[in-house]
Amino acid sequence: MKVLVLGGDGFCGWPTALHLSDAGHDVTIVDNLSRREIDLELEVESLTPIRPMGERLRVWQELTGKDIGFVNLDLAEEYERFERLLRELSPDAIVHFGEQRAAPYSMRNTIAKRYTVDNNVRATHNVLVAIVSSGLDIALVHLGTMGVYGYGWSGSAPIPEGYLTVKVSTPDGDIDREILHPANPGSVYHLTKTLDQLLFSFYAVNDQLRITDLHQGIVWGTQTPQTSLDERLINRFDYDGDYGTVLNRFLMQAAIGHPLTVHGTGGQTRAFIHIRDTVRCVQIALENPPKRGDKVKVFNQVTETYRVRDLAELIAKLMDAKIANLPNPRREAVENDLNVARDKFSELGLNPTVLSEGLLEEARDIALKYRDRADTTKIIARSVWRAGMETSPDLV
Ligand code: NAD
Ligand code: USQ
Repeated sequence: MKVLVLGGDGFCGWPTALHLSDAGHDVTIVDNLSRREIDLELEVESLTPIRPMGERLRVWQELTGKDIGFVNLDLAEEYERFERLLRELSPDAIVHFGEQRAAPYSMRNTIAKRYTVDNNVRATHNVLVAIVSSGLDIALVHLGTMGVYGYGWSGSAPIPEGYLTVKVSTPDGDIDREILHPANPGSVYHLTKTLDQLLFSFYAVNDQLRITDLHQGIVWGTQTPQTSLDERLINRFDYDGDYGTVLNRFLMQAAIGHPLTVHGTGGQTRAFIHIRDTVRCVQIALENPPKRGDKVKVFNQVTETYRVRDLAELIAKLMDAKIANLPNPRREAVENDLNVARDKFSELGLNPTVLSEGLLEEARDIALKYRDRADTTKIIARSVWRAGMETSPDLV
């Protein structure tokens, strides 16, 4: 299959591009390297020493004999170039990771809020319009988020995979209607993912585009079998207060002797998936696309759920770390339960890496190995959801 991986220089996109190439697909990465620019803006670097794109691709070619193409292109700004690229390459499928993905970064200031909406919504819409305009039958797989559902809508019933059947009272009696699960975004970033969903619904109906939206939980871990082949292929590991996600942050904090930065009581329950399963899920989704005229196919791309304080306790025990309960810079429920339906990937054969198996390896091979690269001034999360929430003290 000929596949474009949009955002293929990023944390999820790079290992996915290698995984698909390894599986025999003809892969071209499209990325404007904006994530690397944001590192410069934030004056922080991946904990792992990621290499420039040219070197990454050269090493992959040397080791495997497989070529991966690369086009440096801004999906939000360079519509015509993107449409031309589709006509030239005529891909069978597109995997779309190319968005600004950090909730704290999206809440940082007015510029970041506007950038996140402009970048993400325009990029997604441009991809859809270009597929329509090319006239090609390209299947689209998009990386969405569990955060579109929010953390409170479904009560004790499991969050379904995308759609909810509701009863509507009419004068002739109750009727059942299937609707998109109500959106309840918790940040400007998550808001853009809920807007993406509406764009997908429209184009699936109007133009019969074949679209799969993967509602992914928080990705942890760093390496896949392909990125582990050579240190020059290593994947990115974000640990800073804007881009670092909770589990990877805790591992890195424990490795340098920094107290684990639990926001509030740590009662927030979230969904998790290892990066190795992210890449497998994308492949499964590519191999099982919807048919023309089908509604958007939604998968919950999640393998486990954990409460933040339980994660902190697990890692504190494993790596002999201390825990600090910080004032929460975010506006989110203090405590929530989370029950997520995730049958579709299991039915299609996913056998996941669970926390209890992968944590030690991650601590040893990444957090402890690269701890000397950490800048301790970048650890505390400083983006606040509303003015007046800036209360996090420095811990080191
Ligand atoms: P990332 O920031 O590491 O990668 C995103 C990539 O997209 C970057 O390389 C960036 O340069 C590129 N990009 C952004 N805007 C672009 C544009 N306008 N044109 C071209 N390229 C552009 O993020 P990630 O962690 O790899 O996440 C990838 C996708 O998966 C995102 O859409 C994110 O919302 C989703 N997701 C991530 C996680 C997670 O925990 N990392 C969880 C759920 C969903
Ligand atoms: N948290 C802490 N301490 C920290 C960092 C985070 O307690 O040091 C808490 C947060 O307050 C939040 C939870 O941990 O309650 C998760 O935060 P996170 O930064 O790990 O995850 P989030 O902001 O939700 O975003 C990440 C990715 C995003 C993806 C989302 C999936 O950055 O791209 O969409 O996970 S989900 O959370 O399922 O919506």
